[in-house]
Amino acid sequence: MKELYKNILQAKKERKKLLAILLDPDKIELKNVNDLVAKINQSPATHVLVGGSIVENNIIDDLIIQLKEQCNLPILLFPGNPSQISDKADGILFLSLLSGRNANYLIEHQVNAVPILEKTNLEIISTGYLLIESGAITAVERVSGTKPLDRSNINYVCQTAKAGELLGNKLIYLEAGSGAQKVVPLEMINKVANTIQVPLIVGGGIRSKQAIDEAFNAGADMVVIGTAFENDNTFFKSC
Ligand code: 1GP
Repeated sequence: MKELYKNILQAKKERKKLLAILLDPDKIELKNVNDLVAKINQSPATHVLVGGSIVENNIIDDLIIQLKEQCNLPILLFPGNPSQISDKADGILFLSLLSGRNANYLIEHQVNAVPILEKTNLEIISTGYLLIESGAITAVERVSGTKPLDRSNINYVCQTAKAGELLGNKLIYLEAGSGAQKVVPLEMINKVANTIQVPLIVGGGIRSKQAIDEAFNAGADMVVIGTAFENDNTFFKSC
């Protein structure tokens, strides 16, 4: 399947909003995957993301195999490092942490990922990843050893997003961090969406249908929900 990005672009063109459920393999037990998939299939999700800042268990391949048995949604890897690459997924958000100045997360992990990626058929979607300050230290900040961007400096965030686009990134991801106290500001989503042409992903701390709609209305093309679904598998019943 090499249609993932084409379909994301098409959705943007048709103003069809996309919703991704993020599954962190460390927080999932394989014996519960069937129930999880049933909930995903009942939800309005259009994509499944798999990954996390640190993944310590070894279940990514098995998790994706099991997901694919019962779920037709595209599965995209959202890896914190190259050890999370699985050829069982459909594609990968090939992330570069553009908000930080840690060369490992800007380019080193990506260089190390190449020999692994060359052995897969994953659709590789380069993604400029911007961590936005959200009230408390998040896992991305801790693991990457980088500071998030100032949430009040919208111009600088727009400039960073645009630089990411000009460097060739096919997606820009505004990330408040998993379980963030404060979501990405709506004004920031709006201004970034108006600055870039490529699709915009927004995630981190989104916990309600209202917050999802607000992010979409501000200009997000895809919203990512992790913790809210992790904590309550019936979360999407209200959506
Ligand atoms: C984290 O943006 C995602 O990388 C999702 O965040 O877990 O807060 O939904 P939450």
